[in-house]
Amino acid sequence: MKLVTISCTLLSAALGLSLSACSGDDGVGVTATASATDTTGDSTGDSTGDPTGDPTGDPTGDPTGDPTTNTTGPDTCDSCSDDATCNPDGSCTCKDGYEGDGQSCADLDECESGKNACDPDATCTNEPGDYKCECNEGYKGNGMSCKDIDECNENTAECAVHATCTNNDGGYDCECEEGYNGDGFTCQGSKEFGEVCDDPSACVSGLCITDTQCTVECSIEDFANDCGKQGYYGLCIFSGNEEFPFICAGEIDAGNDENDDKIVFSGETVNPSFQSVGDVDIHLVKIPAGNFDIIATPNPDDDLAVIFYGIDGNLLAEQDMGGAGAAEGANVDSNGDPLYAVVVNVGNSNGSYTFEVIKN
Ligand SMILES: [Ca+2]
Ligand SMILES: [Ca+2]
Ligand SMILES: [Ca+2]
Ligand SMILES: [Ca+2]
Repeated sequence: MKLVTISCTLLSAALGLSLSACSGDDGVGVTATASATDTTGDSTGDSTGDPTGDPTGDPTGDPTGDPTTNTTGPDTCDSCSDDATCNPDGSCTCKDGYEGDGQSCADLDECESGKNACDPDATCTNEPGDYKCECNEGYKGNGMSCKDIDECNENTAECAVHATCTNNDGGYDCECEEGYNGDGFTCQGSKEFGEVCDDPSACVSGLCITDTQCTVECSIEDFANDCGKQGYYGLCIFSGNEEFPFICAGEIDAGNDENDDKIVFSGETVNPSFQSVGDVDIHLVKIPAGNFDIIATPNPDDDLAVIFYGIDGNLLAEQDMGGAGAAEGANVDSNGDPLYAVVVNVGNSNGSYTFEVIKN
């Protein structure tokens, strides 16, 4: 008792603590510890806790020296590590998750040492005094117990539409159906332009118009009849699809007379030609909003017809009023969208014609 009290006083002096704070705290703590082990002497002891702090030490003295009390002296809780608990006998034991002699405790790396309850299909993460288990990708559970996710059944698999999904431990496999090529995540069909399709993936191009016909991408910026230039039928129409804004649609075979398929602006006149009976030219008319006359005039021997389509492929007007030498055309109220004029040689001779866009 005495020894402890003195060290408390010395500590107080060294740390500048007030005596009452020191003796109040330590008095209670020390007395309780001492009385628990104080079996040989000091029958009066300080069993009440001596709330005054007993600054002079044990007033009754301890003539026997109480050897059991003294042995606990150096092993007070003060010497325990922050990561240890102090036992009733004054010894220190490292807390769960720590290892050491109690005076010094270090985090136990449960992951490295293998002393963890993580599932074999989980990842162990060491933490101070603890550790964490998290199921690996492809598994679900609390980390202590992890089960394979059946991605095929849970519909989380990212297999292509035309692929079969097979579950496996920690993942899944996708395999393209017969008739489709790819890695299972992308499966491309073998259907060419014009063939019937029920899904874009059925087509070589990956493009299927309104789930009925395989098509191809085109550009109306470079060439009025970009579809014909690529060797396909149809008009290059606006698809509404962000990735493929323009696609070939329709059954118009304009051949590939690139020099005759014009892009015509407001106020322009161009002079294409018919190279054969039945020749078809496709002109892209780019006009601002307003009212226009769009007119094709053949040479006196030829007979032509004009068909107008919107940029969405819809038929706007069809004109074949007169025979040889007769001009054909339409008066158009434009909202500013481009439109197509398909000029067909419906006569029986070849020759040039004029095509003009007149703003009213
Ligand atoms: Ca740890
Ligand atoms: Ca799985
Ligand atoms: Ca032509
Ligand atoms: Ca005509």
